[in-house]
Amino acid sequence: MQTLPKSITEFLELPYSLNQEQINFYQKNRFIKLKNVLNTETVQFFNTVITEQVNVMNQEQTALEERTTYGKAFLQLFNLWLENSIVKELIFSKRIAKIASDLMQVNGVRLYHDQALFKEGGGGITPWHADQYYWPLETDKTVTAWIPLQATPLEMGPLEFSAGSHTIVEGRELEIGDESEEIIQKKLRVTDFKHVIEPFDIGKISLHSGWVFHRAGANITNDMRKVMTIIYMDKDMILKNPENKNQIHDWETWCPGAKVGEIINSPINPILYSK
Ligand SMILES: O=C(O)CCC(=O)C(=O)O
Repeated sequence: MQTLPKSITEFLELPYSLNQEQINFYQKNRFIKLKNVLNTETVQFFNTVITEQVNVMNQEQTALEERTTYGKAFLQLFNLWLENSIVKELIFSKRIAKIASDLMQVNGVRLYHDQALFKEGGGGITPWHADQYYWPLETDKTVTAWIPLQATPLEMGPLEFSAGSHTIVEGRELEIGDESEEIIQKKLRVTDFKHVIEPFDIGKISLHSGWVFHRAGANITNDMRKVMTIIYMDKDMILKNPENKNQIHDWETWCPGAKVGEIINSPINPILYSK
């Protein structure tokens, strides 16, 4: 078992300064890409630790070509922080949690869940979708930090955004899959929202809100595209009455014991930053 170097522990606590322009950009477009949130030492360290943890947890045995479009998009492992005390240090990083809180302009954030999203070499596209379709959460104060564990060129399938598309309601009701890719793409084509497709340098991360539409291209390299994500919600987030079967599943799985109409405060939804 690795131990976390003190230099990384300290780095993960260091505040990252956001300026007003960046906050305004996020508020308008509901995504942002920020450079140097992590340093190279931290990215490389967690690349190793998270890869080991994914290998322990991964149970996918179906060959890529036999999976659905969603199954081809990535290996998806959840709440690594509960399994691995070193990964927990990244998930509990005040540096990243404060960015999430400041972008959403709230008084603090708690964890919804974490997930590793490893797009295999030869893995397919991640279809267009909006995350919050899956979440039984009352407000739109949700944000996912998408943290690549290596530099991510276009060939590996970096995350793409439709800037400002959280204002579109059509397509929100779709699960991730062939239908969401087709219908949302068609809708976005007749709008003026900018489609942002850019590589990620090492240390750069993106943050996107729950209703903004996003996708990723296929990984046409032979290497795994390794990404860790942390989903934050307003620390005062209320559980809403679930509107579909996925939201019922999420309630039971990611907010166990939480009550409709009350603040979500289960043991697996810790507050990660508070002003
Ligand atoms: O990593 C991907 O390909 C998709 C990620 C995504 O959709 C998300 O983090 O919300």
